[in-house]
Amino acid sequence: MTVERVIGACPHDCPDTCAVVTEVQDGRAVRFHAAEDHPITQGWLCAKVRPYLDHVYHPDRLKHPLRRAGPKGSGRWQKISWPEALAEIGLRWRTIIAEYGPQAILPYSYSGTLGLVQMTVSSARFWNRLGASRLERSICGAAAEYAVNATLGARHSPAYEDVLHSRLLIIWGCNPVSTAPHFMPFLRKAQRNGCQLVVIDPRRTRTAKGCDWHITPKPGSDGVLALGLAHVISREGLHDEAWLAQHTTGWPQLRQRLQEYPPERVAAITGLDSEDILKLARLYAITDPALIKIADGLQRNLNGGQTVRAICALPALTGQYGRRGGGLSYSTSGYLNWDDTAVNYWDQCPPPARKINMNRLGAALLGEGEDPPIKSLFVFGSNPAAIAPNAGRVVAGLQREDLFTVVHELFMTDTADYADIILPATSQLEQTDLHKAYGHTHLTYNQQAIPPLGEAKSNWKVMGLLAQEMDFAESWLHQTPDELIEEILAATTVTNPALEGITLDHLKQNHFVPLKFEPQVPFAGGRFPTPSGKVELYCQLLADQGLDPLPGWVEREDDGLGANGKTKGDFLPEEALYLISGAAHHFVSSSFANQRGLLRREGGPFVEIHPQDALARDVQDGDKVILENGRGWFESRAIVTENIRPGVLVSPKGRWSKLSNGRNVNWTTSDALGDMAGQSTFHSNRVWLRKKTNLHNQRNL
Ligand SMILES: Nc1nc2c(c(=O)[nH]1)N[C@H]1C(S)=C(S)[C@@H](COP(=O)(O)OP(=O)(O)OC[C@H]3O[C@@H](n4cnc5c(=O)[nH]c(N)nc54)[C@H](O)[C@@H]3O)O[C@H]1N2
Ligand SMILES: Nc1nc2c(c(=O)[nH]1)N[C@H]1C(S)=C(S)[C@@H](COP(=O)(O)OP(=O)(O)OC[C@H]3O[C@@H](n4cnc5c(=O)[nH]c(N)nc54)[C@H](O)[C@@H]3O)O[C@H]1N2
Ligand code: SF4
Ligand SMILES: [Mo]
Repeated sequence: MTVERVIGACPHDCPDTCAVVTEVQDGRAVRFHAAEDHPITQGWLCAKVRPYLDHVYHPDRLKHPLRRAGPKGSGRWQKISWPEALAEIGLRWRTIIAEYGPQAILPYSYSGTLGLVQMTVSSARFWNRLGASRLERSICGAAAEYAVNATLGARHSPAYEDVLHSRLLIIWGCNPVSTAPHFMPFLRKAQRNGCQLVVIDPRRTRTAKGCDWHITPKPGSDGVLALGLAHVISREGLHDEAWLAQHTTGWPQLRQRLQEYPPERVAAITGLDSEDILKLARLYAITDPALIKIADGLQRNLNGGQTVRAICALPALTGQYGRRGGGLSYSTSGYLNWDDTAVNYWDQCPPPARKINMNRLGAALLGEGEDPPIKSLFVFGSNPAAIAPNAGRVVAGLQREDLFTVVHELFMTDTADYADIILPATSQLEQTDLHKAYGHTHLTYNQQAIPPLGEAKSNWKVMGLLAQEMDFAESWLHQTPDELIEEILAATTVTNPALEGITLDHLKQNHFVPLKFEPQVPFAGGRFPTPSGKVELYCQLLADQGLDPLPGWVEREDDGLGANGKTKGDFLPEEALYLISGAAHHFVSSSFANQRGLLRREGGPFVEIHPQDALARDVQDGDKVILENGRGWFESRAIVTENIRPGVLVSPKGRWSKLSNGRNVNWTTSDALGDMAGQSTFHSNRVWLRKKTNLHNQRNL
């Protein structure tokens, strides 16, 4: 029997976008591994995706449409056919539209796959044509994207390998060993060549374990730290006045503002030593080239946007932008923006409908906002019951008897539990797509490797069927994935020379191809695509929106009570601890958190606590503990460790509630919005922790 090798792309939310090879025999994938010759993937895959065939052939894959056959969440289902499922969706939607209009329907999708076809376009065209409410996609990095665009004009970032030129790398609130693993070989090589590595993170992450200097500020205080470093650099005259004069706006105003951030004040707010602040400022200012690497975890708090603005100011102070091995590494996604018209077809759709912030899903389902109420929710490529903040409200919303919920999924997730109709979805091996990356600049074509399992269908296929059900005959709702890719490539090439010569045929032959753009070093020559052409330390765009036009910091803390408003009389505010919940090493958000091998490697749900905080609460390693605040509570197992700063707890995201005693960390996280772009604020979360005793049963929680 011949074995066919099919080359594709890892679709998961990860900057590395690896090229993968599936070996197919008789319609079944028999082996799965990394592409050898991809310059970033370099022949190996991360721990999560290596056992991908366990994901694809997981015994729990949904294979048929299902209809609810009991009360919401009862787990009772009836198998139905696709025509039955589509007819029921059509009937319900037509009834809802007749009474409330199409805005009463909300599609909710995010990062199950990052493909152009199966996510970007599948989240756009059909829903635009329908006139459904739009989703403000702000759960992940909205504030950082907004802040970087406002300050630098675009999300341009150096190639991973450029770290080989860095003499100093500051990894700031980012954990690439887990979240961008293919950056690490380049970094290790740079370290062997003498590059110093500083990691700034309240937790001693896997990344921090390999650094020269680990700095542990209080969560949410990084903006102050950045302003404090800038204060020292300018006070000591270590800044590059000429570069600032030529390439920035607002340096005199910022310099004035920096007077408010002397090391002593910064030390008090961040919980760091002022000596360390001085030392880091000097090290950063005198080392050339020096690179700062951030990602999105850093900004998932109430001050996230301004934090990133303050950090963006540092390479400007030292004139490090445009230098190979220096500047800022955030995201490469700005090198390629798909043509908006070709993606959205707004010109052939009703006027854009209202936006619902995805972080406020629970609140929106429970009636927040303008009329009409949300009467139907269509979830695909996301698992909001497990990953959206303030899960108690999300679940309360999903339990609404009058909400018609459709979930298109591979698995019976926490969200699917509350569906009225479940539609089975394909995995990446069963679908066609095109992937850009946010950590590098290669485009990767994902060729379908195997036929869909059971009756599973891809997102784009479902959009076509829904369009048909709603009598939308437009050809742009019924293209094949390849036709769609071809159209969008052609439309985007007109305005973006980076795509020149990159056609569908070229991609099919070469599988992954580099974008061609200049300059390769971001912002070389000190040119920034902002309105002023400079780094906007003072940003008029922000001023026009009533936001602070200068990097700054305002004290904003979670009160731990949240919108539920329940008070906890028996706890004191000063006993509350910060709870941060970044990436788990063996899952991608909640994807893979139902896979036995990976669950075994990650271990059961846990919360890390410093020995000092554990002692004060009579908690020992391995104890069951309750974490709670005014929004809700969950149970976990304590790991007592010095890997975490006193006053801070860590319980990584991604756990399925139903595999974690019914609740995960998001039963405590806040659905308040950050300072920019409607950002989620998962890490602005304060909780009380106590040992679970036999006396503590459900009744007194
Ligand atoms: N293995 C794995 N990889 C992933 C994911 C995953 O779930 N698992 N998720 C993917 C997704 S969706 C994203 S957006 C990226 C995110 O990529 P990263 O941003 O690198 O990941 P996070 O773990 O969310 O956050 C990074 C670090 O921020 C720290 N942190 C939290 N609050 C603060 C703070 O206030 N200050 C400082 N200095 N540090 C803070 C956390 O301790 C954490 O170690 O990763 C992607 N890759
Ligand atoms: N506490 C806490 N919570 C967080 C975060 C945090 O830092 N802390 N981080 C947030 C961040 S950064 C992000 S990006 C979000 C991510 O949250 P989500 O975007 O919801 O991502 P996943 O949890 O991976 O869920 C994706 C779901 O899509 C399904 N899926 C995969 N491929 C397909 C497909 O092709 N079609 C369909 N229909 N379904 C598919 C998967 O089976 C999976 O159940 O989580 C957020 N949640
Ligand atoms: S999750 Fe990231 S590192 Fe792992 S295979 Fe996918 S792209 Fe590569
Ligand atoms: Mo994310």
